[in-house]
Amino acid sequence: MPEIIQKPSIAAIATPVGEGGIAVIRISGEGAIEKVTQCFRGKNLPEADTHTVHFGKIVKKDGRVVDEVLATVFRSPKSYTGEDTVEISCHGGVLVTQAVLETLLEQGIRAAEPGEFTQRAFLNGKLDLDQAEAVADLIHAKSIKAVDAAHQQLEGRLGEHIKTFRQQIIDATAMVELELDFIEEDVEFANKEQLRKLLSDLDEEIGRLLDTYETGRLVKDGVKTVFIGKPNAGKSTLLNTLVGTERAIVTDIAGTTRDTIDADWSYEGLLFKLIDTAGLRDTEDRIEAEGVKRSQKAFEQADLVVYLKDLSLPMDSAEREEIAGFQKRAANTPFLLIGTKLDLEEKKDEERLQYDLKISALEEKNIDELKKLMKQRALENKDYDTSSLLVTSSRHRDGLQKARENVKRAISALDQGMTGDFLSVDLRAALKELGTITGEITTEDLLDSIFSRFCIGK
Ligand SMILES: Nc1nc2c(ncn2[C@@H]2O[C@H](COP(=O)(O)OP(=O)(O)OP(=O)(O)O)[C@@H](O)[C@H]2O)c(=O)[nH]1
Ligand SMILES: [Mg+2]
Repeated sequence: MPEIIQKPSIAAIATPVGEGGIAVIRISGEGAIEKVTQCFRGKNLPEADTHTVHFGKIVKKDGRVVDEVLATVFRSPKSYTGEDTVEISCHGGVLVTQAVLETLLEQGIRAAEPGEFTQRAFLNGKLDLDQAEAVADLIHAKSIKAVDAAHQQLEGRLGEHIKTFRQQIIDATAMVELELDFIEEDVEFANKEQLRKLLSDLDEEIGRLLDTYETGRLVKDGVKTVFIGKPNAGKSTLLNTLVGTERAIVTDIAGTTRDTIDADWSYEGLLFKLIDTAGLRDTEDRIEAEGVKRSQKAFEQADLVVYLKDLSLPMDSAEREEIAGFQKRAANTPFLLIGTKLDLEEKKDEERLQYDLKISALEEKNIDELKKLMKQRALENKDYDTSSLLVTSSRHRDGLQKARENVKRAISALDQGMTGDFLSVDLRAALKELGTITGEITTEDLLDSIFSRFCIGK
């Protein structure tokens, strides 16, 4: 663990802006406790033990009371940031909270940047970089499964895997370097087989972790689900049925939906980002035509495509071709063909298209089945066990991928009988890539881009 470095004190409101019972202001850094005491009337905080709470008043220099508060003292290194920290719980009004913060800033404390507390925690070795990212994921999580995945990462599960991989590479490097020492004496790899097994096991293990990314991404970001079909097929009605509100306008006029409409919907802990689109047809109407273009674009970005077909209308060859075209274009995207308006008389379809399910949104028929099917199809062939670790970030995936490529390169160098110095280069590169995930290796730009995603006060 690196030595704790206490930087100049910073302060920020850690709770959301708005009215509430209480708000929390966090102050961290060198001299934080002493600086807070300058405007705190109550216990002499520099004498307080760590992890103790004290009632008092925040007062201006002229003695005016700003608020009655509770101050919690955390002494370095036993705090979130590793620095001396005070958390002030004040009354949760927007203006009161702001006034308390301003009073603190008058004591020579600087306003914190977004993510600055967590960045300090990382720099002081309190969290690995992937754990720091998990804090942001946890705050932004929009479904229970996303919360679970962030917790796994916050607990350091990803970091543990990475550390194991790194150790394996270090072991392999040691074997290679042993050979390098004897190169003059023309010693063959005494343990070439052992080295090869070590590297191919590693390749496989990294691969297995990488395979969880597709699921991880869906769990974290939600399943982008696009409803497409002809005008009046019942797309907006289905969206409203699933989310349980009249989110989209529904009328019997073909071409009601003009723009794409998004709604978040959770099912069994999994977030679906539903996108209702303008019905597909050739149209002279410029607004509707733009809507149809947007439908196509939404289709291209979908994680799950749901094509809706009104069963009460005949299926013509143009629509059949359209469906086939979508199915072909969505070759790598799960696709559901759903018949709608099952409550009406069904028009015979001579060619008998294979529907995945027939529903009636109006009579709520097969809606539960549809929900199950959507989840099943979205996660098809994907490992969906959130008790196991999921890679949820593209940054982590990239690091793992590059590390794996270097491991593979080392394996083929070994197979081609190359000398150890070639292998060493690849192994060292793999090590470096893994280090970027946990933050052993970072750049200022990387840290900036990660921590700027945080909210102020975190
Ligand atoms: N009988 C019956 N009517 C339905 C059902 N679902 C939708 N409708 C009706 O079909 C009409 C069109 O529904 P919408 O949901 O607006 O259809 P859409 O696909 O969004 O249409 P556009 O926005 O024009 O592309 C409305 O009058 C709905 O009430 C259903 O399950 N049964
Ligand atoms: Mg609509």
